[in-house]
Amino acid sequence: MLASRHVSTLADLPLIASGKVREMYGLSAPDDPSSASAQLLMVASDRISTYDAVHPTPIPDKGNVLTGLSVFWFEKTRQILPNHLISATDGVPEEVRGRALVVRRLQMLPVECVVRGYITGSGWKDYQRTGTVSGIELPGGLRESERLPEPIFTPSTKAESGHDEAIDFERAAELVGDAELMRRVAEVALELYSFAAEHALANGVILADTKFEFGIDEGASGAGDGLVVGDEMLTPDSSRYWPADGFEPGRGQPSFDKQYVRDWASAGGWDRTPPAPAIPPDVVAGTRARYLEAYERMTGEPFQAWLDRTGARAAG
Ligand code: PZK
Repeated sequence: MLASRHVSTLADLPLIASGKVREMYGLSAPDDPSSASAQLLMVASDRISTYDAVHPTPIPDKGNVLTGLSVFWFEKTRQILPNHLISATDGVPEEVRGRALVVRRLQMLPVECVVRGYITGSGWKDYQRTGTVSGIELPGGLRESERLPEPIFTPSTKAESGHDEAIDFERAAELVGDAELMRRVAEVALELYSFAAEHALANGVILADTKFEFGIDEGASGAGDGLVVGDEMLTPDSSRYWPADGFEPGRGQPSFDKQYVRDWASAGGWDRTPPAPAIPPDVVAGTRARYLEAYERMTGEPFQAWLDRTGARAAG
């Protein structure tokens, strides 16, 4: 036998996709081997990227924090929209417990669904150049990082490599092939963002913007159109988390989670072109503490509770 009974390892599973800091594997449903990869295993690593480059040094527990935060938001937003989460324990191999989820395979929509509550990043660049973001006209005179009068839906393309390109709603509807569905996606994305941003702010965190990925669950039974939110949800890797304390429009804001790494790397003279430098132990420790703090602020529970619930391995 290749492995003992009731034990699976990642090495047994087909790698379906990999990103800079996570991987996706195929699973077959326990009672139906013919349903090859009706389910997926999404695995978050401890790798960290800044300025689009992955550092060679991991941040212990980062994958656990991001996975725990995704699950927190999946559970908390279920009244707004169903999601692809099946389990954080059943079917998750022991070696990745705490940082992996079994999820339903969806037909993913071919657009990134970005919602912005504050004007920053590529949105700020586009606004300065054109006064608009994704075809939405904004008031004049906004300062960098300023809160918008109301959150805006700013879809983008999914680039295979390189950077996503902002598109307007009409182009997104064209790519999705269903304007009515796209209207519903925009509406639900705005609702999810507003719900989460309000919760975050009450806990001292500004959720400046976020990226959702939606899909259609073709096996969905009963009422509804099968629209489901997938991917990771409202994590610091898919969103901008800023400390509310010290927020000041008119400049870029420090990242809640990555700022120690960025500051250290800049001070060390890294010119932001790959390869990204190794991170020293004190900066790793400070960054790890920030991730844990984000988890605890957002969920209101000790991070250890997530590790205990999922049977995660000790970090390191
Ligand atoms: C899916 N990605 C992004 C890329 C990752 C994740 N439920 C789903 N069904 C089908 N496909 C996907 C999902 C989800 N979520 C997600 N690409 C496809 C991605 C690389 C690594 F972990």
